[in-house]
Amino acid sequence: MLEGFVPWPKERTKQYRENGCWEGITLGEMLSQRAEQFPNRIVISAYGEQVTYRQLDDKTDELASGFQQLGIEKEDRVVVQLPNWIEFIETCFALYKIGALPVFALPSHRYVEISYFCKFTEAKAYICPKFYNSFDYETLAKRVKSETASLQHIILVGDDAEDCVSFSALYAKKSLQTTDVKSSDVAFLQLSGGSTGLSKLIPRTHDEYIYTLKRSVEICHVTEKTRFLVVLPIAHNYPMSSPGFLGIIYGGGRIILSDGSSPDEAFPLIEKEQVTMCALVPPIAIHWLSVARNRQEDLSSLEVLLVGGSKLSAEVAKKIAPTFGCQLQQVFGMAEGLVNYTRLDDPEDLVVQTQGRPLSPYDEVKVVDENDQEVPRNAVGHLLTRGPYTIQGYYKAPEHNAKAFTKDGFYRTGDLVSINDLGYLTVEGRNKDQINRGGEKIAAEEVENHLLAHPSVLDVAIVAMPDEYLGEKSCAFVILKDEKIKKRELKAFLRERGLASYKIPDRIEWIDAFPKTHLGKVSKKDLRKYIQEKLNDQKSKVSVKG
Ligand code: OOB
Repeated sequence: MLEGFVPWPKERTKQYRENGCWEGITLGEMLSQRAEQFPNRIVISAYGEQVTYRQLDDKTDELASGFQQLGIEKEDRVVVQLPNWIEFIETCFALYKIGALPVFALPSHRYVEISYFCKFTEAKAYICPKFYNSFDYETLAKRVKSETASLQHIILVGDDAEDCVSFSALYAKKSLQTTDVKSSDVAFLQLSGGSTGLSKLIPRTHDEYIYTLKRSVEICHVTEKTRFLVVLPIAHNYPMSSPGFLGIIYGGGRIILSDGSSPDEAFPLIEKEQVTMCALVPPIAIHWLSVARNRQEDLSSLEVLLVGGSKLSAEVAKKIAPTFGCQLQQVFGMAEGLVNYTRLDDPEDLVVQTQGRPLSPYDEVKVVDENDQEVPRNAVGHLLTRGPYTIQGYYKAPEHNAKAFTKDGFYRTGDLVSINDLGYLTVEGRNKDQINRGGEKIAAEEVENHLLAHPSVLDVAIVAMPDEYLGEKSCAFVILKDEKIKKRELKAFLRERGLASYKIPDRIEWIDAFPKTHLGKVSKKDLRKYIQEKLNDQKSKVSVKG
């Protein structure tokens, strides 16, 4: 068993097998089964290329064999940082087939994140583009490799470079050596949004992940006719599995890949590929709504738009079905496991007002107060959960796990929710030190630590501030030492350290001293209130003037 993985207790393992949640197949076997069932059906259509189920299965065998020849073995970690490209999907399956674990980085991650993932997981290889979206990944990769003892290979997709392995040269014609990959093995490491320090890594097993695919396919009505457009970063748990590209493969549908989510990129693809389903975060849904009526493309093939990752306001939710002529399905999920969906036959008020109910009848959800006592139905409290696909612990994080999980194995989600009489959840807030920037999660403490490294900064506290489009943005309150510096110098400092740009504070406020709680801790609640009022004031001044 992978070191640092916390397994489910024996009796629950037995239960989930006996009740059929865990089917006993691996993700690699799932693909091979589909290739047997419908060899000539198209599984991916992207960038002018079409790949059939048979071709995908064969190509991932070849790639897996190429990885083996590089010395990548079962349980080796491989940091994968690729855009929404066919190579991403191939890489996943090739690694699953040999039991090596992808660590899913996002294309927006930079030196800080990548070096941490490589070092913490003791990765053997790092797979990235040479250059993408004006960023030179090759230089980043070489720097990280020179500093990381475990890292033996940089594998570049798209181009060749000195001292790097070329991805395209890896499709080996040599036959794949069988590896004993079990369905109970960890398949990959996903990233958590994080709330303390650096993001934690989430080990997901084949068994439980395939169960989420199976249930998502049922709930989202994925069939062979489904054409699913991926516009969000494909490595994120949501476009991966809710129902995501993996769910589409489970259900025998077709995946269409888009490099970005802008209407200019996505709308022509919806028309051309006759897309039936797409998963969005609220800011993208808002943007699509605002332009849809003035566009020429025919979007009438759309049947379902999923929206999740951060809170969708009921006002926006109401407009989706009439504007796009399709159904809205809300998703409230987390890379740690639990996923909730509104159902496609739900009445409008549930679809618009709530974030759905758990995917599985075996999900256990509890809403508790500060003392872990359950609150009455419909009251707001902390969401705790355990079940057949919610992890029992983060990877190699025993101290954090002791706080993030209860003794009886419930995960403390950090979300404040209420549950109605029908069992539907509404997200009411959060009690984790995190900013949800339109679905992208920022751990306040991580960015605070980087700011504290600046010689002029005495202390710092980062909080969420409301934003019409993203829902939330980040605001850093900074106490300076004597020297005066400019706000943009602080932002540049973070960028130069190699922090992903979505984590750079949207706003910086100088402050002389922090408001304190009764216990003497920094009162982030007061800081949030302060910035909210300041923004309201500024808004009312603008509207008086305007
Ligand atoms: C998804 O996963 P993560 O791991 O990036 O973030 C999980 C957190 C949740 O704990 C919650 O705070 C927030 O994101 N969240 C929502 C939400 N969906 C996620 N908050 C309000 N409303 C929603 N609909 O974000 C994720 C994973 C799988 C499917 C969908 C989203």
